Amino acid sequence: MTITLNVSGMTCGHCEASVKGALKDLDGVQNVDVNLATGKVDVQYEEGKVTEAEMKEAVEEQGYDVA
Ligand code: 9UX
Repeated sequence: MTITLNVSGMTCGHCEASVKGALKDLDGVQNVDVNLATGKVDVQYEEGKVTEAEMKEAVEEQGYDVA
C-alpha cells in the first residue's frame, strides 16, 4: 500500500532526513520518498501493521505539520 502525506515545514535536507527516519522506524513501513519542493511524502507500507494516524503522529513528533 502507498499513501501520500502532505507535510509542511520541511525546508532542508535535514528536515527530509528527520521525517524519513521517523517514518522508517515505524514497524510496517517499507519505503519513504520525500519531495522537499512539494512537501509530499510517499510512504509504502504493509497494511494492517501501521496506520495513517501513526504515520502522522511520527511526522508531527519531528515538528512538522501533516495536512
Ligand atoms: Mo535545517 Mo530543516 O534547520 O528545519 S533542519 S531547515
